[in-house]
Amino acid sequence: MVTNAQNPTPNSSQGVAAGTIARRFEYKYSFKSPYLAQKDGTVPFFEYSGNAIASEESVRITPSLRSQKGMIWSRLVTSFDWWEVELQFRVTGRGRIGADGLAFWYTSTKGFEGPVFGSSDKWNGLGVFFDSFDNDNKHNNPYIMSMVNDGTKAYDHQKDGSTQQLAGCLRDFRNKPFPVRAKIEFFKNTLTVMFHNGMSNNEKEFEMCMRVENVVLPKNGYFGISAATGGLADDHDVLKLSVSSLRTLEDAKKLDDDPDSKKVLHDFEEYEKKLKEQKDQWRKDNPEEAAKKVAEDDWDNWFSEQDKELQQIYQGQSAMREVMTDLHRKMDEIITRQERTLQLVSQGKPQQGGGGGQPQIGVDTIRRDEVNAVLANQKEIVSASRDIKNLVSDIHGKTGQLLSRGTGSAQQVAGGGGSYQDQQALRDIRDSVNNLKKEFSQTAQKIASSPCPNSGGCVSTTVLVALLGVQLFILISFMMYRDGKEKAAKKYY
Ligand code: MAN
Ligand code: CA
Ligand code: CA
Repeated sequence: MVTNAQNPTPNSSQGVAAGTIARRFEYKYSFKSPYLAQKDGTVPFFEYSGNAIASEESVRITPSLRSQKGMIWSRLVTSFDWWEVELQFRVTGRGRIGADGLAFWYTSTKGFEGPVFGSSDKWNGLGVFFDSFDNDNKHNNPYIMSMVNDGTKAYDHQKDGSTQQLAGCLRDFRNKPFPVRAKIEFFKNTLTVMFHNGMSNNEKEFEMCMRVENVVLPKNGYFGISAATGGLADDHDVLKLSVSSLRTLEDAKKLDDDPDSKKVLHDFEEYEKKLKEQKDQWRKDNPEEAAKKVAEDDWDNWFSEQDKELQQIYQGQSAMREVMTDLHRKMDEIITRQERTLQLVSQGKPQQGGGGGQPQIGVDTIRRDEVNAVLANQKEIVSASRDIKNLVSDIHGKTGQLLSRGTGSAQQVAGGGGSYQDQQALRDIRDSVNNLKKEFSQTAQKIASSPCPNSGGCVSTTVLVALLGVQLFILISFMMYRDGKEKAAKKYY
């Protein structure tokens, strides 16, 4: 079997209901570590140019020097209609503001050095831009946007392409503790971009950035990534470009019957075997570094001793988010169920199959006003939990900023004087987060264990208000802490 129809897109394909789509990893359009680049510096199936440099671990599209341009392109043109790309990258720089950004391309011809994030203008196809620098001074960068071009339009760099974009979203992707990720999916002319903000290494934390229907792209194209710096500069490092082709199950079946595809599978197996041999050889040659690599892959080793507190906060928040997402899903289920019941009650009809017109037991025991009340209650819960989720995200972002500041210059400036207070405050935040985490799990259990609509055992608004209270408390203490820190930092400037 070439296509992976049994396991279709487990955590992607927002565009299509899972289970109706087959994906196949396309290694000839992909790169990732280790052995991203060979010993001679080449990246298999790719060509890079300008200021780009490839290493075993990543491709530095530009270094953080002024006026740099770099790019990397797939050598082969695509032979499939629909695809999904996962991109993992880091944009890092010392300044609070960096420039200029990174672009992902799918175009009918390969780009060459030019003014659009290092690549040529008037392209034919798709560009997804991770634009760090706010050229039009609208205070809306870093920004992610997509732009489709038929070869005639010139990108408006001074206006950040704001009038030319297909869709976009405001997201910070600079200086994150983990690589940020984007999943760009093009299936049946729907373009979906999901974004992972690099605050954790949790697979599940992708969020929707855009979804656009009726997008027309060239039938065959090249994948590319480019980046540029200007008066300001960032390192733009790409760690992974992973392309999968997408097919409907019928098309996947047709492909399976095609003798050519057997050859593709064979080639891929050979390629993987070669890669594995190389990997084993490297481990043998560099036992110390291999052990270090295993250690690096471990979450706990990503942070130095002094960042352990923040690490705990990240983990706590990541767990909270998971619980919240789960709660949302359950509440949506409950509401759907209740709406269905309400519909049945208001129609005054028995449930399916009640041939003799006899109302079914159960349906006539719920009065409409009761159902309304339950429904209103549930809606309130959903909106309250949405507020909580937003607050959690807010704290998440703020601790992120704290980490970047903590590991950057501010910490060096603040020096020993504030460090005891810092630690104390961090400990407070951590404890509060831990408490909140506990409360969330309890709430989740309560909701999960109560057959909500009929027994009336739903979680009460009081519990949610209490949760909000705790959350507010954390937020206030965090803000006080932050203000204190800012004041302290200002003293030194
Ligand atoms: C300068 C110019 C711009 C660029 C910014 C940020 O102002 O080079 O084109 O966008 O620096 O690098
Ligand atoms: Ca810009
Ligand atoms: Ca802007």
